[in-house]
Amino acid sequence: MFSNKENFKRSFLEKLQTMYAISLEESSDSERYMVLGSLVRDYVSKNWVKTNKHYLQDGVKQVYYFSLEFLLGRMLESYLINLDIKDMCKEALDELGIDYNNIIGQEPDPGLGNGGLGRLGACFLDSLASLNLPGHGCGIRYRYGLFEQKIVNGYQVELPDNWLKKGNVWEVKKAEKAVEVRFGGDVKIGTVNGKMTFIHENYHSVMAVPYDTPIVGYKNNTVNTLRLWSAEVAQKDFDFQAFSKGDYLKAVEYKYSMEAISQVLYPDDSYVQGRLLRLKQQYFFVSAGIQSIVRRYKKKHGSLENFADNISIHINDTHPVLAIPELMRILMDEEGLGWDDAWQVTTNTVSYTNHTTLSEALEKWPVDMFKGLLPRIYMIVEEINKRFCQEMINKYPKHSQPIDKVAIIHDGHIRMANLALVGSYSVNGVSRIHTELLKKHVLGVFYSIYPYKFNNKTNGVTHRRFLIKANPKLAELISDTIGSSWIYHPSDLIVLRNYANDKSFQEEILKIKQDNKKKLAMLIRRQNGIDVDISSIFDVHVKRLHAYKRQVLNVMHIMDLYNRLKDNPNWDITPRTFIFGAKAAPAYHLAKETIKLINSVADVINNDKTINDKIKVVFIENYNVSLAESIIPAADVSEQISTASKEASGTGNMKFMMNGALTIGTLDGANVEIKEEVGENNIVIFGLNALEVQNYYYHGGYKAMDIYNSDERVKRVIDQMVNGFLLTPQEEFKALHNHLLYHDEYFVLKDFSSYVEAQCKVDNTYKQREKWLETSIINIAHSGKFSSDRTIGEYATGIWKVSPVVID
Ligand code: 26W
Repeated sequence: MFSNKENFKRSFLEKLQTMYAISLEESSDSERYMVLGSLVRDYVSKNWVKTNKHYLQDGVKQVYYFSLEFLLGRMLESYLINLDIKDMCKEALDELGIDYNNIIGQEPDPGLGNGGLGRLGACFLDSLASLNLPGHGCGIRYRYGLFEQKIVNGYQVELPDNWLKKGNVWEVKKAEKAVEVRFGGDVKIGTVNGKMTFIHENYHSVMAVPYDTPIVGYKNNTVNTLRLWSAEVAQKDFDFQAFSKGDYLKAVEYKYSMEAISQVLYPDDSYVQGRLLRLKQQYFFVSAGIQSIVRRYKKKHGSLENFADNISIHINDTHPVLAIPELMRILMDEEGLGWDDAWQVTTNTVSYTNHTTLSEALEKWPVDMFKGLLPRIYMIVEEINKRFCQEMINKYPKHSQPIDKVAIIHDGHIRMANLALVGSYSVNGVSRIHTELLKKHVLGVFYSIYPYKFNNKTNGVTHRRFLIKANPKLAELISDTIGSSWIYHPSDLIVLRNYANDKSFQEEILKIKQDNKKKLAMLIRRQNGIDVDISSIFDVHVKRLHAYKRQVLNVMHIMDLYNRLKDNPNWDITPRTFIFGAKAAPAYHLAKETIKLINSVADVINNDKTINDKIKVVFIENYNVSLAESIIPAADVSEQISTASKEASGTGNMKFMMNGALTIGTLDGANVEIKEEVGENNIVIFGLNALEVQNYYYHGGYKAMDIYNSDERVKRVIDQMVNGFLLTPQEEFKALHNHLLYHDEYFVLKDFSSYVEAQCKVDNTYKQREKWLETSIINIAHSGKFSSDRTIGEYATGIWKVSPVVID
C-alpha cells in the first residue's frame, strides 16, 4: 500500500470507504487523519509481528523500561519518517488535494508525562528501536494526560486533557493478555511440607488490560512495543460484587474506584505528595508488567532459570521501584524459589536511574498506608530491610549513624530510593555532575557501601524527532553539505565544523532560522495576538515551572532591561523577544504566581509605545511536545539558568543546541558537558557553580537582603513587584517578593548581576553577525554527543548487556 504513490492513493480512498463509507470530498481532516493513521498501523503490523517472532524464537535478551510517564508527542509523522514514506505520502496526499500539514495537525498530542523524565522515556524508546535493540516500554494508559493549560487574565487555569476523545489509532488492545492485580486484604501464613506459604485473602482485584503501541525504528524493520496498562473491572467481577453481595450501588462504586487507578496522570514534577492513589498506580503497572514478562518468559523457556541473563528491567526513577518486591513475590510465592535464590535473580535483573537531587522529590510512603494497600509486598520490603540492616551492622559494628541513613524503613516511612539502591545492580545519574553529586552527597553513604553499582549515563534526545522532524530544512541542508551519515551516526555532525566560517553556509543557516522564526511569529500572532519582529533575538525559556529553574531570574532581567530603556530611550540594544512556555503543578502556588508575573510584565512592556518595540514578552500557553517542535527550531537563545547543582541534566538544552541556539546557562546538569563540547566561546556561562552553592548551603553566609540593599537595579525590580507598577493589586506578588527577599534558596538575587552581564554578552555577540552564525554552527556540529542513540548505546553495553537484533 505504500510501495508507490498510485498504490497509496488507491489504498487511502478504499480505507476511507471501508472506515467511514464516504467520498474524499465529504471527508473531514480528522477522518482523513484516522484513515492515514490506520493505513500506517496496518503497514507497521507486518514488521511488528516479525520482530516479536524473532525476539521470541531467538531467545535474545530483552530490556523492559518501566516508567510512570512516556511523553510521546504526536506519532504520525515520526512513523512516516522512520518508515521512509513521508515524502511519498506528502506528494500523494497533495495529488489528492489534501494538505499534509492539516492532517498531521489533527493528531492529539498524548501528554502522558510531566516533563524531562517522561520525554526521556519516549526518546529512549525511539533510540532502542532505531538501534535494533530489543527494548520495550511499560507504563500506564492514562485516560487523562497532563492537564491542558489555558491562560485566563494572566493566570493558569487547568482543563482536563481528553486525548482519547476520538480514539487512538496507534494502540491495539490485547484483552486476552489482561492480568489481575490485587490490593488490600490480608496474608495468611502457613506451612506446606515444611516450607512457609503466604496466602493473600480478602483482597480487591482489578484487571490490568494492556494496550500496545508499536515503536518503529529508523528504516530498519524493527518494531518494538510500548505496553500501557489500563485498569478495568471485568464484567464478571462487577456482577459478582453486585449480586453475591447484594448491593448494586456498592458494586458500581467499587468498579468506579478501581478504574480510577488509570484515570489521570499526577501533574507533579519534582514534588511528592504521598497520595494513596499514586501508590496504587505504581504497584498496578509494575505488577502487571512483571506478571506479563514472567508469563512470556515461561512460555519460551519453560522455567525461570537464567531469568536475569535474559531479562533486564530498568526503572525510570523510583516510581516503579516496587518492581523489586513484586519480582521477589512472584519468584517466591508463585514459583517456589527460596529467598536467597529469588534475591539473586531480582538484584541481577533490576537497574535504576535517579533523575533528581531535590529532597522534596525523593519518594517516601507512610508505612501504615503502604501496609494496608500492599500487605504481602510490605512483608517483603520489611524482610529486605531487615536483612540489609543486619548486613550493615555486621559490616560497620561501631556506627549506628549510617544505618539510619541507609535503612529502607525509617521513621514510619518507606524510602523508595533506598529500596532501589539495595535491590538493583546498577544506579546511574543523568549527567556527569549529577552523578558526582549523587556519589558525594545525596547517596553518599550508599556510594561507600556499593561503589561498583554507581555509573553515569549522560542524557540525550532523539535527533530524529528534534532535528529531522522538527527542523526538516536544517536536516536537509546538513545532508546536502556533509552527506547523510550523521543520521545513523550523529557524531558525524562534527564535520560541520569545517563550515562554521563558510559564508554561504552561514547564510543558509540564517535563512532557515529566519523561516522558522517567521512560522513561530505567525503562531504567536494567532495564539497571543502579539506581533513580534523576526529580526529581534528570540530568547526562549521553555520547561516546567519550578523555583529552581529560575524563570523569575529571567523576568527580573527583562524588568531591568525595561527600566534601563525607560531611563535611556536611545539605548541601542538589539531588539529581543522573550518567549516563555511552562506548566505549573496545580498546587504549586509560587509557580503559578510566576506565570502571572510573566504575563503582567508582558502587559506593561508590550503596551508601552515609548520603547519602540525593542522588547516583547510572550507567554505561549499549554507548552507540550508539539509546541516544543515549533518553538525550539526558531530559538536564537536557549535559557538554561537553573541554580547550579539542581538540574540533574536538562534535555531541552540539548534540543536547542541541536537546532543552532546559543545557550545562556549555569554550570549545571548537562550544560557542563555542552560547554566542554562547544568550548567556552560558544556558550555563555554565568553564576555560582555547584560547589559554591553547596558551600552556602553548608556554611551559610548568603543574605538576599544585602544584595537588595546594595544593588540599585535589584531594589528597583523587586519593589516593582509590589508597588503597583505591574498594574495588579499590590498583594498579587507578595509571596514571590517575600520568597526572594527572605528565603532565596535558589540564589536568584545572588546570580542577578552575573546574569545581566551574560545577557549583555549575548547582545554583543548577536551584533557580530558572522561570529553569531559561526557559534550557531559549532553548536549544531557538537550536538551529536547528545543524541539519545549515544546514551542508549551506553545503557545497552554498560548496564543491560543487550545486543542488536537485525530484523531482515
Ligand atoms: C511526584 C514526584 C516526582 C518526583 C520526581 C515527579 C517527577 C520527578 C522527576 C524525577 C522529575 C524529572 O522529570 N526530572 C528530570 O529528569 C530529566 C531526565 O533525566 C532531567 O533532564 C531533568 O534535569 C530532571 O529534572
